[in-house]
Parts: sequence; structure tokens; C-alpha cells
Amino acid sequence: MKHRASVAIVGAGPAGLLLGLILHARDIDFVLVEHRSREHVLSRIRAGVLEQASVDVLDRYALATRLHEEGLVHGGIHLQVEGRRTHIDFAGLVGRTVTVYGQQRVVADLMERHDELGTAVYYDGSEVTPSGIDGSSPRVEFRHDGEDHAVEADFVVGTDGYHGVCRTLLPSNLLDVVERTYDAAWLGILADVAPSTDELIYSLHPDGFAMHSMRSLTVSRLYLQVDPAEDIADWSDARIWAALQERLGAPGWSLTEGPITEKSITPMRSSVASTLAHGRLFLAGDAGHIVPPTGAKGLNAAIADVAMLGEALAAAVRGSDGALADYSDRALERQWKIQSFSQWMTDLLHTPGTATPEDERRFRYRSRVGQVAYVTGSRFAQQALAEQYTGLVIA
Ligand code: FAS
Ligand code: PHB
Repeated sequence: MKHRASVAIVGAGPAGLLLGLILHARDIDFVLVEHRSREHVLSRIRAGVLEQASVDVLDRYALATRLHEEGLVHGGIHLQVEGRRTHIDFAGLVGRTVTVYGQQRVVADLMERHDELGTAVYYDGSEVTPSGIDGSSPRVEFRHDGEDHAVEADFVVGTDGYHGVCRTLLPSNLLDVVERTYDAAWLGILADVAPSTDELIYSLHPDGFAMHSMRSLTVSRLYLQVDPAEDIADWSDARIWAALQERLGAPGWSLTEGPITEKSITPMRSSVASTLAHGRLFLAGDAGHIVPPTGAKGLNAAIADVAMLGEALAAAVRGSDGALADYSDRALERQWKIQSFSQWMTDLLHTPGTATPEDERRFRYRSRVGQVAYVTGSRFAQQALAEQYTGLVIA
């Protein structure tokens, strides 16, 4: 089957799904192809916190109805070091909030809207092959339900994540990917138990970082720093709860345990591509950059990218390509601020890994205790944290 569309989108994660709906809102036709099933995409348990800026984007395109009904608006977070907990009051410091609303719900809402609109979204695509990105009429070929499809488009957008195909199409002499790894990973659990806290707790502890997040008033989401080489099979529910009790414990507070319904270990990485554009190909979201989850930025950065890219593509299709020409520079300028904040939050709250010599490890830990003590004691430092955590303006 042959298709003709202004934009061909590769990847139906939050970035691709939202981009499609932004284009639809601007009467720009598109075809979106995803190589996994919609059930698989929906099953991925990932981000949990939406910046104010992201909520504003979803509001702008009338995609936030359920978010406002079910999302939990948080006015701050708790920062904890060795059992001493301090509330960082975002609302009081910068007049902004965040909303706890899991990525799975965001994706479900976006998929539902696509279904209502009857847009051209193909799940379970295979042999997805973008080509011709250096010419004026790029194409994306794929197979679906045993049939060959070819999309002739004006533009191709790769929202196909860190392991996608689109970034690989950028010429190696143009694409430079700079990365950093961390000697820590996150063991994450979902538990059918009401959260033991009103707002998220980020805790620095000699045994390692721990965080208490949530998905609703009846489902808790918690994380533990582990060594990247750890095997989830070695972490019984009892062992996980014992470590969470130790690392999150604070005077006069107790952590309620409950049935763990999901557990997994996710490595951490920072990665940024030197450009998000080449010829008629554009990258957005994880296809262009990755951050460690500590700053709750991955999903939000993806939303910011497509908020910029969607409007730029709509303008370009109508003959005004200025915004599209500087999309990559604008998105990457904002991304590097996000990278810096995510790295800072990660280094601040995680203990050095075993690869660091013992003496250095002890020094680094104590200096982090000192930095957390500074932040929790300084309104200025807290304002800087609050401004970045609740989300920078999307230019
Ligand atoms: P995604 O990776 O979500 O989506 C890309 C889509 O493209 C996928 O559906 C994939 O199947 C598809 N695709 C790939 N190759 C393709 C091809 N060749 N053809 C067609 N389709 C293709 N962020 C946070 O803010 N907080 C967190 O706590 C957090 N935890 C995370 C935990 C894990 C395990 C991971 C991997 C990420 C986590 N993130 C977190 C980051 C995450 O939320 C991403 O930032 C977010 O999913 C980015 O969305 P997309 O850019 O749409 O990429
Ligand atoms: C989550 O709820 O999954 C979550 C929240 C905040 C983070 C990371 C993950 O920084």
C-alpha cells in the first residue's frame, strides 16, 4: 500500500504519539509506524512525574482531561540525608508544581485520542526502513499484516528511542554522540500499597540512594540504588523492603509495605546526539538524548521536543521553515540544561560505586552529605532546584 503524507513518524512512544496529535491539531497529515504491539508499548513502566511545562503542553492540545481528574499535583519533594528530611516547597519557591501521572497513563490517553480520531497509526510494523532523508521526498517502508507499505513524505521524524533506527541514518561524519555512564542502577518496584508519604522522598544514605514515589493513592513506586551488575533474581521482596526501610527511615515516620507487583533493574546513562536534524530527518525524545531518571526529565524532555518540533513542522509544511531550521539548536540548548541538572541530581544523591577506591568513596559520600546539607539550608539553592525540577520554559 502506498501512502502520501506530509510527515512520517517512526516510533509510537510518548514522543511519537504526541507529535502525531500535535500535527493533527494543525491539520497536518501524517503516518505513524511502531514496530511493537500497542499492548507492549502500554506495558512499559517508566516515568512518573510531569513537569508543569509538560502539563501545559498537554492542556494546549486538549489531551489532559484524565490527567487533571487522576493526576496528583505535588507542591514539592522531600530531600533526605541520613534520616534528616527537608521539604523543598516548589510552590512557595517558584510558584510551580509537578503532577504525578505515570507514563503508562500518558501513553494510554494519547493512544485513546488517536483511536477517537482514526489517525494513521500502525502498530506491529516490521522491517521499518526510512530512506531518502537527504532528498526532497524521503520515505518510510514497512510491512504490516503481511502487506508492504511505503510512505512518501515531506519529512521523517525519528521518535524511535535510544535503540531506534533513525539516529543511525545520520552520517557518521555529522553525528557525534557524547555519553556518560554511572556506577549505579535503579531497582524499581511497583507495590499495591498506599504511599507512606504525601510527596516524593529522595534519600541519600550510606547504603545508597532510595526514593519513594507513587502512581496513585493506592499504588506506590519505589526505587533503590544497586550496582549495575546486580541480578533482580537476587532481590527477594523481603530484601527489597528491608533496604527501603533502612534507606528511607526517618524519626517518627514509617514505611508501609505491601505486595510487590513488578520489579526490575534499569541502568543509568546520559547521552546526547550532536544534532537532531539532517536533511528531511528530525529526531525527538530518547532517539536524540537519554538522562538518568533522578531528575524525572526523560519523558518531559520528549514532550518538550515534540512541542517545538510539531509546530515547526506545521509551519514548514505551510512554507515557513524558520522554526524547523533552528529546531535542533533550540532543542539541544534546552537539553543540555536538562542533562546538567539530571547529572547533578544523580551525583548528589547516589553513593559512589565499588569501582571507586574506599578512601575516595568515603570522601565523595561525605562531600555529598555536605552538598545536600547546603541545599536544604539555602533558599537560593532550593529555588534553583525547584526551577529545574518543575521544568524550564519550552521556548
Ligand atoms: P520511547 O523509547 O518511549 O519510545 C520509542 C518507541 O519507538 C518505542 O515504542 C519503540 O518500540 C519504537 N521503536 C524503536 N525502534 C523502532 C523501529 N525501528 N521502528 C518502529 N518503532 C520503533 N523518564 C523519566 O522521566 N522518569 C523515569 O523514572 C524514567 N524511567 C525509565 C525507565 C526505563 C526502563 C527506561 C528505558 C526509561 C525511563 N525513563 C524515565 C525515560 C523514558 O520515560 C523516556 O524518556 C521516554 O519513554 C521517552 O519517550 P520516547 O522518546 O517516545 O521514546
Ligand atoms: C517515578 O515515579 O517513576 C519517578 C519519579 C521521579 C523520578 C524518577 C522516577 O525522578
